[in-house]
Amino acid sequence: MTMELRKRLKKITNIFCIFLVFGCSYYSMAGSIPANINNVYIPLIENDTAEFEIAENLTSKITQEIALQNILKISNNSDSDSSILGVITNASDGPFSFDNNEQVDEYRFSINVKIIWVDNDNEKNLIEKTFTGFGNYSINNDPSSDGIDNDNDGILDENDDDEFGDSRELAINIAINKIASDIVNSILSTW
Ligand SMILES: [Ca+2]
Ligand SMILES: [Ca+2]
Repeated sequence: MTMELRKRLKKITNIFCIFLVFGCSYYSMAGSIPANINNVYIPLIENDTAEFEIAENLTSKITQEIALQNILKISNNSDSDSSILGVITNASDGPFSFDNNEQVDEYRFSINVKIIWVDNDNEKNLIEKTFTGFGNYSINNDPSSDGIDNDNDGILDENDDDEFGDSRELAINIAINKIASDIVNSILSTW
C-alpha cells in the first residue's frame, strides 16, 4: 500500500467517524421513543359524534404533525411497530360567554378524543389519554374583528394571521390543531 493511498484511506475513515458521531447524537436526540418503535400506523379515527368531517381532519392533522416532527415513520400497514388509535367521544358547541344584554357574546366549540398509542409487538399501551381541544368564536363577527383571541395564542384579531375565514370552521380547526400538537408532545415526552 502506498503512503498516498494510506493517507487517503485515513481521511475517508475520519470523515466516516464524524458522520457516525453526528449520526449517533442525532439518534439520541430522537431517542425518547422506545428503541423497538420506528414507525406508526394511524388508521382513521372513529367518530362517535354527529359532527361531520372532524375525524378525517384530525387523522390527517396528527399524521402531518408526526411526519413534520420526523420522530416516527408513518406506516400504511397495520403490521407496524406501533399504532395510534382514537375515538372522538364528544363534540360540543354552545354559548360560552354573554354580554351585558344577556346576548351570547362568544361560542365555544370543543372536542374530546380518546387516544391510545399501542406498542404492537409487546401489546402494550404507550399512551392512553383523553385529549381536549377548543376554539372560541362569534356568530356576529368575522374572526379577524370579533375581539376574541380565537386560537388562544395571545395575538388578537387583525394582528393574528391565523384569525380569518368562517368563524365556526376556524374554531373547529383550532381545536383539531391543538389536539394534534398535544398528541405529538405526549409522544415526545413519554420517556
Ligand atoms: Ca390569536
Ligand atoms: Ca379574533
